[in-house]
Amino acid sequence: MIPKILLVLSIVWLRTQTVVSQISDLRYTETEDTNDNLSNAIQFLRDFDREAAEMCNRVANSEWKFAINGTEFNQRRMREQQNLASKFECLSWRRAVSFDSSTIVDSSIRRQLGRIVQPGRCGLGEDKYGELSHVISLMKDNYNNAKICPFSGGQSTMIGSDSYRSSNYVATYSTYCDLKLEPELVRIMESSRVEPELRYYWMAWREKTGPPVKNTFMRYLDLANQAAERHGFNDAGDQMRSLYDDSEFFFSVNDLWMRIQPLYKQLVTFVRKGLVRHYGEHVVRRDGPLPAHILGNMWAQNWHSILNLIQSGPSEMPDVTGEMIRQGYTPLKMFQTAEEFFTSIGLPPMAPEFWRNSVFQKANEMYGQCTASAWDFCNKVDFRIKQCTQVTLEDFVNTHHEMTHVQYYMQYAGQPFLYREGPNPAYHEALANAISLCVGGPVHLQKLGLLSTPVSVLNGNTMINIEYLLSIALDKLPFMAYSLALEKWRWYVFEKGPVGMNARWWELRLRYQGIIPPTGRGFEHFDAGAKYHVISDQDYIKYFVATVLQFQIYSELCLASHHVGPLHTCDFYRSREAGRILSDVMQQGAALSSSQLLKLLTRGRTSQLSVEPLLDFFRPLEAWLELQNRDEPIIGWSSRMEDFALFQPLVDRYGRSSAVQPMISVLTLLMLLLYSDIQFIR
Ligand code: X8Z
Ligand code: ZN
Repeated sequence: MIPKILLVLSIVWLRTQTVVSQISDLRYTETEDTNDNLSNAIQFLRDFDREAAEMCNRVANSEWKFAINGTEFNQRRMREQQNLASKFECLSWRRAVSFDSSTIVDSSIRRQLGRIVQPGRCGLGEDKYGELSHVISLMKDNYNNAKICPFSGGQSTMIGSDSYRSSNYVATYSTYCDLKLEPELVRIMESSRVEPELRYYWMAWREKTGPPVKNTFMRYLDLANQAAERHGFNDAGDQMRSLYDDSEFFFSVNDLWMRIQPLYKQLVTFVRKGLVRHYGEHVVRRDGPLPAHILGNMWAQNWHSILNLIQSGPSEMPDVTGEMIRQGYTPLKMFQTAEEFFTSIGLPPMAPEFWRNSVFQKANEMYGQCTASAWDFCNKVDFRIKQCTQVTLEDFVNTHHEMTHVQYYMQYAGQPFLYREGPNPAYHEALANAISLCVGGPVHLQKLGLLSTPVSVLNGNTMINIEYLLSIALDKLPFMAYSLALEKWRWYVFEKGPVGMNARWWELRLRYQGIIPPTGRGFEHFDAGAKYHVISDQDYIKYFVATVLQFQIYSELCLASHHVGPLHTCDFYRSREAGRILSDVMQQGAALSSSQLLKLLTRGRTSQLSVEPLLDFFRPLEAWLELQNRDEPIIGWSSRMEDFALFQPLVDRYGRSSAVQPMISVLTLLMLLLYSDIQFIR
């Protein structure tokens, strides 16, 4: 333990030194003695605190206006504020790197300076910084403007062989080519059970989003890496990982996943059985990986939409949404109920500004801007939620999720600006989802009178519990495998470059998620580019960490509330003890490191991420899945040559091998060796 801490500290110290020496040309010319250095740093941080909060407030106001009313004028105003904020960020960065951190003994001052110096890309210099912002916005524009032609059953067989790009197709359907990702494509992928239709939309979305930005993405890789090097990192992946305060982070996430994998393999096996039943063995091999297009989501990142498909009998879940409607729930009542949940555990109510300024229902001008979000206006009083709320169980849970973000903003509002966030990017989502686990569970819904099932049934090992656990598992487990594959891919291309990046994408999807593309994929494709977070330069491993962490937080709050019984039946509603821990953790913001905060959360028992609470939560489901899967040929998936041939760069896109057959065989053999659970190979 101690050597590891020393290693982390020395790496952090060395990195700071590298940054400081690399930008020595930017240093202020006067040599400051130690005292001046310290007092100037304190003064700088004091000014920064005020100016950064004001800047943040102006940006949030302009972004809010645009989100509520997406006029060109509001968009221009927003861009102006965002540009000013970037300029301010780089000025502050230049000033912060001019201080000699090694002579500053006060750890909080050093930590705050580090939070300005380490992240970001200001080290690139003005021109390249501008170019990087430009290439990212080009990729976002392409993604946001992508529109797809509707599927026509008659075209489907041709589509499978890519001829949908034929002039005939374009000529016939161009006038109708207006399907957007949201809401149309998302809904079709969730609800359609017609394989050719799903295959068509899966391919069409990738055709529109990937290849057009492939070259731009390569320039992005190059610039992001240059920036990372200027900030003292090996590459941009190294810089992204540094946010997690764990020098072994690359391997830590693998270790966590290895513990979850047996449960995940049981889930995959059960899901495959249902898919074979519906689509037949010509679509899904009985021992093979799962085709990515029939899992109820454009990216196969969560599979909850196919719950009804994989269940062999009728659902036992009572209709909570129907009950909410019967009881006259409205979006406002859902927010009031969420507020009452927080006050019941001793957290404060929402401020008048919240009720005055938030948007709970979709307005006409908001078309296309319906993703729920929680906003911090950086002035310690103005916090809001924007949500196109529908009276459904799903949105009931979402409302609590978003309000947890607001509670977090309120709780850490007393910290300096630089600490007004979680200690790493996963905390916000982890806390919000820990509350979601509590309020979406059958026991809480029963307490609110939305479920009439007797307590004895809810506490037993009954189908209603299994169905609840299965729906949560379909949501969380494939998502963990997906986020790990996505981020490992991104770290790989940052480190090794873009050669063979599409094949690498599918190698990792197969390794972690056990899925394959529905059709051949070649170097001309760029399938990772079909995901917004990739082309818009957003961290994704936070979702993996947040999933582990949310069960840890949930379990601790349950412990504090003196819960007895299976973990998934815990509801800490009205527990002041749980509320106290929650607010203790929230109030710290980023003033403590993640490991210090875990120690606070667990009252000293551990400072590490742990998957035990997650495994504990799903234990009844795991036993049930083992029983359901007892006659299956394999638990998990076995990969054959034909699976790798779908994305092997040396095999043509239809899976046919060419003159290079012997080489392919050797490569495939190597691939198979690599995929046998040797997870330490990067
Ligand atoms: O991007 C989001 C949210 C904002 S944090 C809309 N999510 C990820 C995604 O869509 O891929 C939520 C789940 C994961
Ligand atoms: Zn959230």
